Amino acid sequence: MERIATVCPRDCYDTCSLHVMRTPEGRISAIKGDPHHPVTRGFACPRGARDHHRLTANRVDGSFLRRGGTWTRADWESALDTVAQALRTVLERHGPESVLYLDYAGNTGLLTSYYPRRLWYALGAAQTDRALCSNSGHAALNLHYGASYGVPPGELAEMQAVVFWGFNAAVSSPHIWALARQARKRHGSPIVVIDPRESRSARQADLWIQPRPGSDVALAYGVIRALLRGGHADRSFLAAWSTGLEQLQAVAQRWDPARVHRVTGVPPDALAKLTALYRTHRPAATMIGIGVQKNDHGADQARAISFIPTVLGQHRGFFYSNSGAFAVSTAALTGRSLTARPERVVSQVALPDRVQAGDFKFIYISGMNPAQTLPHQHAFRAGLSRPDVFVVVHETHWTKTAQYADVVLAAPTYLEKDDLVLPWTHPYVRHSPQVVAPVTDSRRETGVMVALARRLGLTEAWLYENPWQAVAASLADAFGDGDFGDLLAGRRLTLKSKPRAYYPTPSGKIEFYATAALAQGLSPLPRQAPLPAAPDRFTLLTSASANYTSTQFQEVYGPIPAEITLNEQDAARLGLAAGDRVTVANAQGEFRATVRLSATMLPGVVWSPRQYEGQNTVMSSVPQEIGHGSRFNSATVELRRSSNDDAPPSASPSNHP
Ligand SMILES: Nc1nc2c(c(=O)[nH]1)N[C@H]1C(S)=C(S)[C@@H](COP(=O)(O)OP(=O)(O)OC[C@H]3O[C@@H](n4cnc5c(=O)[nH]c(N)nc54)[C@H](O)[C@@H]3O)O[C@H]1N2
Ligand SMILES: Nc1nc2c(c(=O)[nH]1)N[C@H]1C(S)=C(S)[C@@H](COP(=O)(O)OP(=O)(O)OC[C@H]3O[C@@H](n4cnc5c(=O)[nH]c(N)nc54)[C@H](O)[C@@H]3O)O[C@H]1N2
Ligand code: SF4
Ligand SMILES: [Mo]
Repeated sequence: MERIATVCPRDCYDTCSLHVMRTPEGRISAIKGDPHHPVTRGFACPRGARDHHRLTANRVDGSFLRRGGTWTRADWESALDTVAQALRTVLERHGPESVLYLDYAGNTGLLTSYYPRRLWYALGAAQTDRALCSNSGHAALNLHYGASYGVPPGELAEMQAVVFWGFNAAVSSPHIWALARQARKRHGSPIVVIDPRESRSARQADLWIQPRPGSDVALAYGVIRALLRGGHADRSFLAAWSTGLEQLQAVAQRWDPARVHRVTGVPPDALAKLTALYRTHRPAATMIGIGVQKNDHGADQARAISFIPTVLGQHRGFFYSNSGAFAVSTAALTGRSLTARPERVVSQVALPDRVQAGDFKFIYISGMNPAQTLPHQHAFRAGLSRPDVFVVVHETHWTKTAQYADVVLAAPTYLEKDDLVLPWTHPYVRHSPQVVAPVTDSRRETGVMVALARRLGLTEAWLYENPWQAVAASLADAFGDGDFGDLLAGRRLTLKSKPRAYYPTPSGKIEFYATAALAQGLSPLPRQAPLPAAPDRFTLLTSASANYTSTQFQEVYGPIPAEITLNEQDAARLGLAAGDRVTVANAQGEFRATVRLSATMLPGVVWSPRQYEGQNTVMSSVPQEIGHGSRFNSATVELRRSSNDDAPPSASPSNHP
């Protein structure tokens, strides 16, 4: 048995270092976590550990053309000719603004997801702002701190407390969660979870605070008010490092415990517990989840939460994503800085409406399953179905999106190609070698890009540059302990990080009252927006579940369970029992789900694992004001009993929730 070290390429907090066990015949028998990696620490999650089970199931094998409603297998050369011909026609008739390159979170490798953008930059095609997942939180933190990076995971095990705020780390970041548990074991550091529902993390926490969804600005101001009034703010730190404390104080002052209770539902004694914990356990890490910034005012929530550790005198005492801490320059790698052609950026969240309107005549999709993961789902699907739109999907597996394509091209999985994956939390990097021979007749993203560039007669030399050379150049200044050659030799290197006490804002300080926000016409301080007040409607929360990465791993664990969890009283009022089928609907769309009951769900709030069939029909495609991110957790819906005829078999319990 051979052991090959590689890196998981999922868009995941943990970016695990993995050991793949390979038999002499070249088969993978197991995938395990690297015991020597400071964050992976010897275990893989349910997905990483079973990725090899996806090598054969449901794979796209070869290239396929749609002819009269059915798929015909074509040889690669003629499939690529067909794609190039369609692309050329659209370029000639409609111009590059009618060509859309749509990629996302399937595989974050530099060769899979960065380098192939060169073709689309060379053509001047439209690309999205990639704002669907985390942009609003980044933009929010940038306003006050100039950059969004914060606590490195390596410090968690030494923290006196770890607060997970709208972050279900036990499910979405099992290795960061394990580090927090280590701090608890070693130092008795409590774990706090702030979540409207009893997530897996909340169940294991020492303190669970349950605010209404979308009320976190009020909760954060309540904590800040108490800290300021109690004399617990670090005044000398704030005098030296921040501006705008007076304005913050004036706004926070208005959030007395009674008002916080009215808006958030969090009673004064729970607020006092949270404040006391922040006061007595220093330093604490405040872990801001991606879930908490995906609603109507998600960016405001993220920035308000971030103020708590700052008031206590910590430099960047929050964590959100550390991608901004590293000195990696991707502008040349992707081609963005290599061309004089105008950059055409379109909103990813608002894309469904534009696709439905026929703004794009040629859409090339890679590493994304947008027919399942974008909001306003039926608009997007209707757009892909337009007769005047040519759709190409480059995929490892047959997805819902592939069903809408004119051409489907097979891609190798990460185990079948070499690549380099950069983490966005911890700083450890190693090369990912090819582990097994390709299982299907596939072509990797870089190869398809070059094949299309040649067919289109493009002459820019940088389209034909050796991709590894481009990667090496983008990392020239990235490491303090070695260079690209060391990576290829199998060493693990550490990305250099910007200092924590560094604030590239207009004043060079932390700006509670953000001048950058004023300049953009935004509120300089976060504001608590009124919460929806329709008595018969529910706020639908959807979030990550343990056995799936968005829509991936259904080959291993079966379909994502189409379930919806609600409070027992709400269910009784609607005459619903566990196992009943309901229609979940709003003015925009509807889907069906099976009822699960919970004693702890807040009245008027329901929860589902995310991205099962039909779910995103009810999701809004209006981007957030700050950062243009999504609003998935602000969907409001009605529940209606529907017939039980279409009930699927119940799913494995280990996925929950
Ligand atoms: N309801 C709801 N919807 C949401 C969210 C939510 O909270 N609620 N969250 C949003 C968020 S945060 C995100 S990040 C998005 C995720 O949205 P997507 O990026 O669409 O997520 P995936 O389902 O992981 O799709 C990735 C696709 O890439 C393919 N893939 C994997 N590896 C490779 C490869 O090496 N090459 C190629 N060519 N393809 C590959 C996979 O087979 C998969 O089909 O979903 C968003 N949608
Ligand atoms: N197992 C697994 N892990 C994953 C992924 C996956 O699909 N599966 N996907 C990866 C990706 S792309 C992402 S973006 C991350 C997402 O992982 P997280 O950052 O953990 O975010 P979510 O899972 O969207 O939501 C986390 C929690 O936020 C809560 N929440 C929702 N609205 C609010 C609110 O207004 N206030 C508060 N306080 N809490 C709220 C939800 O109830 C949920 O429990 O996970 C990554 N890791
Ligand atoms: S999905 Fe995340 S937690 Fe699981 S193996 Fe990959 S990087 Fe690690
Ligand atoms: Mo995400």
